[in-house]
Amino acid sequence: MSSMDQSFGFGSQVSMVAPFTCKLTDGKSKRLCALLGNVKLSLLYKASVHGYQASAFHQRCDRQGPTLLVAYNRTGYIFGGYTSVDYTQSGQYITDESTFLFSFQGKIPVCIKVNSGHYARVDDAGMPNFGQQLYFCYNNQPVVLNQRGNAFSVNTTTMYGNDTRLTECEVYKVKQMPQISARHKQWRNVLWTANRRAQLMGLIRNYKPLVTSVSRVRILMIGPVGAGKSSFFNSINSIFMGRITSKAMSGSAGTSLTTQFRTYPVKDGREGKPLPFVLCDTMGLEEQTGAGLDIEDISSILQGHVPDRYKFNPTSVFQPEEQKASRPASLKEKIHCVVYVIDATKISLMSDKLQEKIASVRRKVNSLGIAQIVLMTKVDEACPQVEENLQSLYLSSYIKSKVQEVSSRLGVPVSCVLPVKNYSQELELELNCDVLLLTALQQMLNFADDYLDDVCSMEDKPK
Ligand SMILES: Nc1nc2c(ncn2[C@@H]2O[C@H](COP(=O)(O)OP(=O)(O)OP(=O)(O)O)[C@@H](O)[C@H]2O)c(=O)[nH]1
Ligand SMILES: [Mg+2]
Repeated sequence: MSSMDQSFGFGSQVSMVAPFTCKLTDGKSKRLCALLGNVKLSLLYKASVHGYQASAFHQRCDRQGPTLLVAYNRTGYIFGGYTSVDYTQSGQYITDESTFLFSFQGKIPVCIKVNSGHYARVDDAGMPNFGQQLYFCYNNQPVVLNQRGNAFSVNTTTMYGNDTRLTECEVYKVKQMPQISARHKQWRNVLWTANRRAQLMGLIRNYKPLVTSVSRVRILMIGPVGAGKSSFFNSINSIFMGRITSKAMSGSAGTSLTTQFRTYPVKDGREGKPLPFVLCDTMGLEEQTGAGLDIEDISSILQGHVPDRYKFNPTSVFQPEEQKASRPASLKEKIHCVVYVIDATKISLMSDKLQEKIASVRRKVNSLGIAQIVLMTKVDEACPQVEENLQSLYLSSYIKSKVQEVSSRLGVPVSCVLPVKNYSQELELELNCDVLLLTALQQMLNFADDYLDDVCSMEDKPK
């Protein structure tokens, strides 16, 4: 903590530079900070003390870097917005993909991110606005105003109960704290920041498969029962929906909970466009023959013959319709990247039989030249240090040893093993989780591109 900052009974996350009390409680501050990474908030401006005039706001908040605005209304709603770009009164339209609005629903801050292709705000001399749509302290009064606009999909009833009268408006400077001790070096470089998350979401949103006939790359998840295949889809879906979702059934049972082949498209927000990938979920692998997902079925899936919602039957393999089986599926129906989902806590316990089963799947996938990646899940359960703080993932020598072990057991390069923590019991999104999950997804898209590139160059070769 710097010598200027003093805590006033609000724990480590909130500090102040002037003797004014923050209205934001420690609990709520912690939950907002979790959305922004390893940050500290310090109060810059408090409307009830400094006045609701734009000049008072700008005097205290201009050129302060990323800021978080928290407003309170008479009905008791707590809501506001985050922007990573300074206020400077430049008159410019600001593009900032990390901007979001939030509203506490009980203890949980529910976020609404800026819709893609829209400005985050206009940087004028007035009071803060988000997307030139939501205006705080409008007309220098304790009022919030929602004008028509498409920058944010705001529902004013859920956001602030349609009560536009403010009782307080505070603006906090968001200070990024040093991520890790300089003495320790991460063995993989990760930026645990809101900007990095926004950048990854932008890259994924704007990704275009290398081949024009393929509008969405198909990523197949294969792995033992309970490894976290369905949870990975749920986690990615949650990030883009901006809230925790559980569309795919996940949980624990003796045998695979997922019994159907499911192809899940993901939308960029509730009413957003479909994103350029489809996650394909399968039944879990089991070591016994005649149980769990069958290698023959995997082969049919890889070649694009198996329809969505096909119910697996471990005792008889998938039989494609005759006319379909006679013609090869088009490239867009095939699988472009295979992801082996492996539970970090079970790597050492993997039986020889299961290892052999995965090896035979690998041989099949190799023969088709499809890109392959390992997703190592449950890093939180594997290492208490990581459970405490996900940012210590790449400092943990235990996790490093697990990555090496899974790499040698499956015969994939260490660089193709991506550790993640899926959303499992959380009720809200967390920046660190998002960064890891999005990094893994981004890598899957890169690998799918390598495969498509390879297929194209084969097709281009003279016969
Ligand atoms: N702590 C923690 N739990 C996880 C993680 N990923 C998944 N889980 C939990 O592990 C259990 C199994 O997850 P699923 O996603 O259903 O696993 P699956 O691979 O789809 O399993 P089957 O469909 O049964 O083959 C669930 O209770 C999840 O909440 C993770 O990264 N960390
Ligand atoms: Mg499942």
